[in-house]
Amino acid sequence: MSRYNAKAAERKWQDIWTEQDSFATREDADKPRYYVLEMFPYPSGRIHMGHVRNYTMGDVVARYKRARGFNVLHPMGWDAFGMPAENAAMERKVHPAAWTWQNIDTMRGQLKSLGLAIDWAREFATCSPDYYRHEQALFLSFLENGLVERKESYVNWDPVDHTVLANEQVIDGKGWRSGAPVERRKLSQWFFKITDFAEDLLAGLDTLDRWPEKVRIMQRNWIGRSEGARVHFRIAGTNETIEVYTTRPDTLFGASFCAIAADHPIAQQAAKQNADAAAFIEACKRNGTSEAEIETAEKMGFDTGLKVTHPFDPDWTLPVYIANFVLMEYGTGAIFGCPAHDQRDLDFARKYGLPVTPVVFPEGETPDSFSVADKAYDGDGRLGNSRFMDGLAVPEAKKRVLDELEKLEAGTREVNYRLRDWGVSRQRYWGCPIPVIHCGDCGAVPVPRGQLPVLLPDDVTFDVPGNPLERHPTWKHVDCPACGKPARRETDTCDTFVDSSWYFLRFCGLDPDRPLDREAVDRWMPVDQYIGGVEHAVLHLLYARFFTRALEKCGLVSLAEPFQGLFTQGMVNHETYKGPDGKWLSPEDIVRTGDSLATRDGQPVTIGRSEKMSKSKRNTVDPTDIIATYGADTARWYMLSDSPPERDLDWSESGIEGAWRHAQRVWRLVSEATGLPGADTPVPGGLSESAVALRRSTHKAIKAVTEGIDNFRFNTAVAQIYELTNAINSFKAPGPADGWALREALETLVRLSEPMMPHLAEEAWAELGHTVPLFETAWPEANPALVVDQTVKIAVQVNGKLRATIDLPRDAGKAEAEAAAFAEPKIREAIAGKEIRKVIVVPGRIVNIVA
Ligand code: ANZ
Ligand code: ZN
Repeated sequence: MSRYNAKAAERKWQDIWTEQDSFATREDADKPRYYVLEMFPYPSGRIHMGHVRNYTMGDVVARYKRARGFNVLHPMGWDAFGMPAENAAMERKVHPAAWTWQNIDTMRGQLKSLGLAIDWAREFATCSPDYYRHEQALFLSFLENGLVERKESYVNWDPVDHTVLANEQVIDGKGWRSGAPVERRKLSQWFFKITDFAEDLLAGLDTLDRWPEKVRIMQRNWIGRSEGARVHFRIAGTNETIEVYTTRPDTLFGASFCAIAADHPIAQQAAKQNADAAAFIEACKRNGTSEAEIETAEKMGFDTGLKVTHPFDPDWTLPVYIANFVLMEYGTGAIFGCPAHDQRDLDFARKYGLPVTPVVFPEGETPDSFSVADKAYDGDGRLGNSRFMDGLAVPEAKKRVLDELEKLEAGTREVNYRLRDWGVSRQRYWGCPIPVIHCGDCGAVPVPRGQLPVLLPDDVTFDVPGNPLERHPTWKHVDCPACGKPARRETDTCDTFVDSSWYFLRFCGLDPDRPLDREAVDRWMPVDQYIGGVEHAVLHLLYARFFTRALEKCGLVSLAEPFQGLFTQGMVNHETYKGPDGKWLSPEDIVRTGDSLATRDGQPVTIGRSEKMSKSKRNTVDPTDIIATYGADTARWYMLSDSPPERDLDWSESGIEGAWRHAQRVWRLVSEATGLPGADTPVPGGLSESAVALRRSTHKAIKAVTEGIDNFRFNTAVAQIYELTNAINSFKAPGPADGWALREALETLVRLSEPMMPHLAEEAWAELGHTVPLFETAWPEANPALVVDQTVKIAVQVNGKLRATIDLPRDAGKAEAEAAAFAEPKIREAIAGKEIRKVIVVPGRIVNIVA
């Protein structure tokens, strides 16, 4: 027997695929289409196991759908702009472009070595002018359609990466990339008006029934729709009002103060007249603005001395505070505080000695019996201390108070969203230049389309912090396209999440002259199956949904939802190890003897939790090493075999070895099979019983693997292939005709394995005598007659009580069922000594004995 030489076979088939352009996207008019896409990688240097898992899953789908008769689009590209390239430039004196392109070359080679069925002709990198020139054109379309605007506002400033970040990119108060606590800065920035689509983005989630529920929930929460009221509080002695947003207008009679944000115009006014107010506002700004920080920071306020009157009582006035827990960016930037029913308001009221009046009472409590100490009551109940609302339940009270407010013109119903516009300006070099020119006379002037692309200059320096484009001696100095006077180029570049918000549309057709090939987009979109990490739930996945809607508004596409099916795969984990000095050890530093671990020089090793492979914990396994040792097929197989695709996978040496042994076994079974009839000979008569049983295993495997892949249960598909392999292994062809069943089983094994182990499968397919590659061969159909179970379970009751279940042939008649029931020991026991009065048999279901 020849051992399977993965290295040689994989090289050979990859060469054939390249030569024959096997994975070119086909556009056969008579075939349905299928677009499968994995989130494209950032070219950080080398691929990691997470990539292997992600791209293998996509490849299984791509190959399977192709075999099922679809035209398949399965492209790959590079999300190539971003900070790491600039960091490399600073640390290693290498140009960001050179660093990025070098990484792309390396990683493309690594992906190719995995044997992915990708249409490489459609490859692009977002850092190429051939891509970003079109992004600039789209930016101009957004400008023309009112989808982007320049606003001065407080933004999140990342002090390490020296750039602004969008709200989605601040996680627990820290920059998503640098991990540095963000600061507040007031800057003029470009914003994409994602809030225009808040309601539509929310409604669209209900249609995405092939998305994980958790991602939809995360987006729903991020958009954060809330229904409430805007209430006008008149400032006593003036005609001015403070506009307050509340979701609890029912608690209006429990109000004891109003509070405004530090950036509220009224606060700003107060600061002008009062140095203490100004100092308080300054102090507020020094603190972070993330929700987490606001939630945990001590509540602080400054009494402005202003009073407002209660909307339902001209004689009732409330003090107005500037407070650190009120955000200018949400609602109206002002609140009324109801300490009895809101914890923040309660903390605040206790600190500043303000009244605490409960107005909602839990079941069984009354204004006399109920009071609030240091925990606000935010539960259900009936209103009290609330004049016209007394006795109403909360929902009715809300309706009633809104009607009253509207009658008095003291307030209106209002819906608010947590979602903020997407700030896309980045003060960085390695991004798509924003195509705008600032003129002292004309303002922000779009770069005329004929002058695109605005190319990044090559000659930039990274020796000092800050934006190299800003520092460049000449690049920003241009003439105003409108009036011709000297003007200044926008030196901010686009957030790299803009690049990834439309790449999937570009893949449909790479028109050199237009960003999007409308016809191709209509043909291929939406993406049927998108696969990637859940960490993008409210980043990329929300931005892409917005972007598609914005393009639709510009008339450039005719769809709103880009990704019909979404799958979020689990991570690849590995045990962690530490040496006696407490430092992380790499798996390569460790020798295993039996169950005990030691370093190469004999030091003891402590085993830590299995965690996501990461360089910092040194628990990574390099895909290149694995492919070199075991072959790509084994790596692919292992990625799919051990755990459900949505769960984390624990990498283990024994796991990858098991996968390797399986590959060898498949090859052995194929190469050692002798006496097989030729391919495509018809099924002979006279198959032995064991040959028929093998055929049943074969067809059950077809059915189960098909269902497994269809439902993204690759691990169960793999398990079914193992079963078929076992059945073949234990099959001893007794009769002369039985070789046929063996051939069918082997061919099926190979065919079903192809999406997971494409090289081995092709090699085995050729070994079985085929000249047309598997890749061009249709997926098999299960023969229904061979798939149905041949036996059924029958319940046997004695006097209406279940006493046994028996297995019977599916077509067993009444007499046979009755006989089998009486032969069953448990039944004999149950009827022992009794007289049988009646036996009722429902064939295929039940035998009921009356005794
Ligand atoms: C009075 C009240 C009484 C409130 C009560 C709550 C409970 P959501 O659901 O997230 O929309 N609020 C409004 N604008 C705010 C701002 N700019 N900064 C901080 N807090 C603000 O939250 C709405 C509630 O959050 C509003 O309802 C308001 O407090 C507060 F028993 O009004 B509420
Ligand atoms: Zn001008």
